[in-house]
Amino acid sequence: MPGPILVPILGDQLSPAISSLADRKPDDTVILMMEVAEETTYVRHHKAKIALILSAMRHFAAELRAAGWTVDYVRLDDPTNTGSFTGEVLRAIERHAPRGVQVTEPGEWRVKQAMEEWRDRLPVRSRILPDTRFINPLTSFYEWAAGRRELRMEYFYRDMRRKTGLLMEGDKPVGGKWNYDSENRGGPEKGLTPPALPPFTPDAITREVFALVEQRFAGHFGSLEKFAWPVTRADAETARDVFLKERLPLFGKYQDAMVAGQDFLFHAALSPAINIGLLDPLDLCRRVETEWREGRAPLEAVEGFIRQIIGWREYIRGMYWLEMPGLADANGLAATRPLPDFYWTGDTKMRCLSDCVRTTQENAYAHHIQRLMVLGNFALLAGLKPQDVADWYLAVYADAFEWVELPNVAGMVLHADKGRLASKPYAASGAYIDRMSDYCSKCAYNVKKKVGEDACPFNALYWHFLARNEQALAGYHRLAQPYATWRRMAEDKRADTIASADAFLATLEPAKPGWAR
Ligand code: FAD
Ligand code: DLZ
Ligand code: SF4
Repeated sequence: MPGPILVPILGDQLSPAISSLADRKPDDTVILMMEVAEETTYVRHHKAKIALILSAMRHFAAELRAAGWTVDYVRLDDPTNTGSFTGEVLRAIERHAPRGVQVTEPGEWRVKQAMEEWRDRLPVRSRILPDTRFINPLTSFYEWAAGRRELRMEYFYRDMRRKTGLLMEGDKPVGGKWNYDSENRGGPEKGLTPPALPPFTPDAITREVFALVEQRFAGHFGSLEKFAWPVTRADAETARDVFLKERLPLFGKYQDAMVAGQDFLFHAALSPAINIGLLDPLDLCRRVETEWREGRAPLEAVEGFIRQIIGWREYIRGMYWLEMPGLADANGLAATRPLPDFYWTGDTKMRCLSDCVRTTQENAYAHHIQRLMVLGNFALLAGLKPQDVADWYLAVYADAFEWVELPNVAGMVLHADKGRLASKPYAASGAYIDRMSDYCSKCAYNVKKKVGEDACPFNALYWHFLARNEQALAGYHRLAQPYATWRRMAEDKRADTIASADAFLATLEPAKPGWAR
C-alpha cells in the first residue's frame, strides 16, 4: 500500500477550501500543522499576533478533525520540535511514510525559497500549488504588468471589477463612476462614537495559548489584555456580519478619519481573519455588494470597501511577487535614519504618533490612515531606513505578512521602490492630520506654527523632505506645486525651516536593539 499524501498547512492558510486540500480525500491524506520557533521569531511579533495565529491554528485543527481529516499537529512546546517548517516536514515524513507532499504556496518569499528546496531535500516528491484564495492568479498579474510603463492600481482595479462582475452593469460601473473616493474624505465630527466591535471572549484553547505566549514571548512588544480577535471561522463570520450591519454604511464617510481613543472607527477590522484564511475575500465582497443592492449601505461605502479588497489587496500581493526579492532591500530615497524609540514606547509629545503607537500596542491594530498618514508619513518625512520601518510593521500588526506589509511600507509609504507602486509619495504636513483628526487640538505642539520648538514637527519636516529629495522628486508632475511654493519662499524662511527640522531630528532617540529582531 503506498503511503498517504502529506499536506502541510501553514498558520495563514486556515481554510478548508485551501488549494492543497482541493483534490484530497480524508482516507488518503495526513494534514500536518506545525507551531515552529522560526515562524514565531523571524521578527519578534506582537504577542497578540502570535496568540491569534496559534489559537486559530489549534481551532482549525479541531475543525478539520471534526470534518473527518487526520491532522498531525506539532505544538511549540513539543520537546522534539525542530523549530522549522522543513525540519518538521522531514520528521513527519518519517512518521507517516507518505508517497508525496503537497502544499499551497506561502505568502512570504523566505518561506517560498525554503519550500522550493524541498524538491531536493525531501525523500519524496513535493508539489507547490497556487493560492486560490486570491481572486487574481499571479500569472494574470504578471501578464497585466508586462509591457506597462506604469503599474497603477486604479487600472488594475477596473479590470478586477470587470473580471468579478462586482458593482457592474454589463461592462459599465454601476452609478456611472469607477471610484467614489472623492466622497470618502470626511474628517470626524466632534464626539463621533462608532459602535463597539463584537467582543470575543477567549475560550480555553485561547487562554492556554495566552499562557504559552506570556511565558515564551514575554519580552515581545504588545499586550494581550484587550485581545478580542476572532480565532474561529464562526467568530470571524459573526465579526463580518456585525461589520456589514453596523459599520459598513459609514465606512466610506469616515474611511480617512482619525479620532484619539477610537481605534477602529467604521473600519472592518477583518484583515487578520481574511489574511489567515478565516474569511474568503471574494465572498466578503459579494456580501458587501448585496448590502448596497438591497438598500442597506450607500454606493460610496460599498465601492470604497470593495476597492480595498479586489483593488488594493490583490494589487499589493501581485506587486510583492513581481518586485521580490529586490523590494526587501529597496531604498530609492537613500534614507538612513534608524527607527526612533518612540515607535516601540509611544513616548513622544506628538499626540498623533503616541495615540497610533498606543492602539498598535494594545490591539495589534491601527487603521489604514494611521498607518499611512501618521506612522508612515513620519517615517517618510524623517527619512527612516526602509528595512527598520518594514521590520516594525511586520512585527506589530496582527494582519502583517510580508506579501502585504512590504509593498505598503516600501512602496506606498516610503517610496523606496522609486514610484513603481505609487504615483507620488504620500507626504503631508500637520495640516492634513489636523483636518482628518482630533489629535492636534490637545497636542503639545502647535499645528499652525511652521518653525520653532513648539511648532508641529510635521510642518518643517515636510519641507525638509522635499528639499533633501529635490533631485529624485522634482520631476513628479504631482509635486510640481509644492516645489514651486518652496522655491518661491524667501531664502531666510527656507533656512529657518531646514534648521527647525534639523533641530527636531537631532532629538530623536534611536530604538534600542532587539525590539524587532
Ligand atoms: P478596512 O479599512 O476596513 O479595509 C478593508 C480591507 O481592505 C482590509 O481588511 C484589507 O484586507 C483591505 N485593504 C485595505 N487597504 C489595503 C492595502 N493598502 N493593502 C492591502 N489590503 C488592503 N494590511 C494588511 O492586511 N497587512 C499588513 O501588514 C498591512 N500593512 C500595512 C502597512 C502600511 C504602511 C499601510 C499604509 C497599510 C498596511 N495594510 C496592511 C493595509 C491596511 O492598512 C490594512 O489592511 C487595514 O488597516 C486593515 O484593517 P481593516 O480590516 O479594518 O481595514
Ligand atoms: C506568523 C506565524 C507565527 C507567529 N507562527 C506560526 C507557526 O508557528 N506555524 C505556522 O504554520 N505559521 C506561523 N505563522 C505564519 C507563518 O509565518 C506564515 O504562514 C508564513 O510566513 C507564510 O506566509
Ligand atoms: Fe501630530 Fe502635529 Fe497635530 Fe501634534 S500638532 S497631533 S504632532 S500633527
